Amino acid sequence: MSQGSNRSLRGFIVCLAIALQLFIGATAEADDGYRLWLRYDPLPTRMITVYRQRVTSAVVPGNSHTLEAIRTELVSGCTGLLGRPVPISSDAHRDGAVIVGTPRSSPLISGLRWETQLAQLGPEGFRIRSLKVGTHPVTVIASDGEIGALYGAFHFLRLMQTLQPINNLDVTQKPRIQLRMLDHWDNLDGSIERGYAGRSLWNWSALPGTIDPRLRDYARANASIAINGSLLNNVNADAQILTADYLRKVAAIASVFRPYGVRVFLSARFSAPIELGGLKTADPLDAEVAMWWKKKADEIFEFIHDFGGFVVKANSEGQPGPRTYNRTHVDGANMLAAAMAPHNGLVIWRAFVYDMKPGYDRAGAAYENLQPFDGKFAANVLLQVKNGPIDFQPREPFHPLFGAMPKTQLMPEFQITQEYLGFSNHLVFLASMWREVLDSDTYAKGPGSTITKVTDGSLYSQRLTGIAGVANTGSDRNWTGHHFLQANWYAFGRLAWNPDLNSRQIAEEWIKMTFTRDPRATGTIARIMLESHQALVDYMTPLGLHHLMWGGHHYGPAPWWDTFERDDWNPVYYHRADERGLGFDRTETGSNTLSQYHRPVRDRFENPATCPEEFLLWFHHVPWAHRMKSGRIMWDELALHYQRGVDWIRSTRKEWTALAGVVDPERYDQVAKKLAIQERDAIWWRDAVLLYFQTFSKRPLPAGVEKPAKTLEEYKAKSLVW
Ligand code: GCV
Repeated sequence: MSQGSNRSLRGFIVCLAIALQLFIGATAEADDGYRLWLRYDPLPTRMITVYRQRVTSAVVPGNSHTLEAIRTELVSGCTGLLGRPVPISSDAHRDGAVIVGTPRSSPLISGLRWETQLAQLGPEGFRIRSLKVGTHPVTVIASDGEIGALYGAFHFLRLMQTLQPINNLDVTQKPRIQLRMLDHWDNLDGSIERGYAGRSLWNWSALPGTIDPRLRDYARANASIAINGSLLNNVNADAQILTADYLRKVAAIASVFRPYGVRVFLSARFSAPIELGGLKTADPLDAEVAMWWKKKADEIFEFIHDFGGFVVKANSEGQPGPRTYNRTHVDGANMLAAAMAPHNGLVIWRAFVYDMKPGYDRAGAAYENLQPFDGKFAANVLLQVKNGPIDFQPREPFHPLFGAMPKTQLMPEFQITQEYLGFSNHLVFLASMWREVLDSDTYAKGPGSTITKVTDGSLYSQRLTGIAGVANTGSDRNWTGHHFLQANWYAFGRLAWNPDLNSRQIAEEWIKMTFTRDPRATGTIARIMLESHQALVDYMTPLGLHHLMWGGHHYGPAPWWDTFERDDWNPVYYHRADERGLGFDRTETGSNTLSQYHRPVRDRFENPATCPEEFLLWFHHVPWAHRMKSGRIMWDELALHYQRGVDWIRSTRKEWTALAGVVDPERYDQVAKKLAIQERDAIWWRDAVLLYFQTFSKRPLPAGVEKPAKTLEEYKAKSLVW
């Protein structure tokens, strides 16, 4: 038998096996959400008829793990979507062949002479074109790199999943941001800091001998949205991760991720030279310390040749760091960067730093600590800045550092996991929030200096670019604890690939790939998703309020909280309610951290008349009777926002009920239960916050706001076992 026919036979067997597996999967576990957006159930018949002519076989020559992954994905995807086996073939001269690869792996692609265009797109970019090979209509998915070819294959599948035309394709794409990573705050004991979807996906005790097949599905899901980095351990790091025992386990994970283009990163505990190396100090300017890190870096790269680098949380919330030794953040970051540099590794230094000083404003702390070091970080350091100046609140104004460090490689950090947004209980589509942040104009170089442009490197000609999202995944069967919160993982990846994508497009894609392609239902679900962020802000922290939640677990309202030893961990520090009014004065008459923004942003925020009302109480202490744009006084407006949030979740529950039968019963039911919890919580937020603030405003609730169900004392006494 020739090699070609051998391959065809093998392809056919693989194809049958996958089709069978899909079938079994479809009957046994079709609707538990495990498959995420990679559900390859048959498409509507009318589309199958059209697509079948364009997709008859997959031609993916070459031997590598990535090419094998492309073959498996295409066969499984096309076979499932088109409802008949789409085999692997070596014959590109056939109607409907889908030819995938690079100029090196595929003779046909090499013959197209696309090298120059493909080189411009880079190893992750891809080109998809409908062509004729001889007289045969085919589709070519080509890239300069195998990972780009994989991304192209996923893109092609997505076109079919979302019912797009595929008969005249001419698609050219490349990532706008180089490093697109998920940060897992996973502890070595399997727990996840701020994780609400079960335990860690990394089973450290079983690794490296036993590798959970789920790791491959995790990598596949990431590759399908072009996420190319994964930080495996909590930034509140345990030094043990850097021991040879753990590095062996990390290497095993890396080998599963590699074919899918996902590089691993580790959080480095700054004091590791003491804890692991027995040194007396972790002073970054100490030669022995620097040598210890250098050797450690060499060792890590021995285990994992394509290791991404270190992420470091230093001198923040009790973590060790260079300031422990009276050194600067730059001293610390650059010492680690020197250890990484020979291996092309990166150091991602987090800007989430705040001090404990009497009478200071935490919102200004990161800027005060880091801005003076602009231009001083080594070439392989990225500074990772949270989207807002406090800490992933339901809505924050953009972080002033984005407009203030033109000579530093900045990368935004978003939080996909919902630490402050109702855990995995509340349906909230975060693309809308991230869009607000990315679209924010810093005015650093005049109008149009948006955070998108800071992030994609175009504003400051930044050489390395990146974006990180704190993952919301865990061992729950549906990965994210709530079916709808898979959409946030998906949206993060899509925005990281193209930070100009609009939220509606992302939502609609995701809905069609996961829940339904029925246009009426898609419209309803998209609207729910797109409204959800504003609704959550309404019932949690409207008008610029922030940090009103319970201490510790951060679930539910506790605006009265004032018992933590650190002022800036107490809600009362943030809302500053008194008989005059409400809100944190960050203008010249207050903390003046507004001065960290460029004019005219600063001028706009500074004047209560021009400050967007969504940030009013973030920047101003506002009298209860202040006239709002609506003509209502601030107290009434505030109360009505809370009521609006409750009304939204109530009407959403009704709309969901109308979708019974459109959405499969298992997921329908689970979502319905979560929506009930969300309504309960929205009422809890509205009543507890309004009753508490009413003790200062001394005003009645306006017409249209429901009477609270319980007393303030009852809400204060409510114990929450989490
Ligand atoms: C990993 C917040 C969270 C912490 C988290 C920290 C950070 O403070 O509550 O759990 O720690 O952010 O981003 O480092």
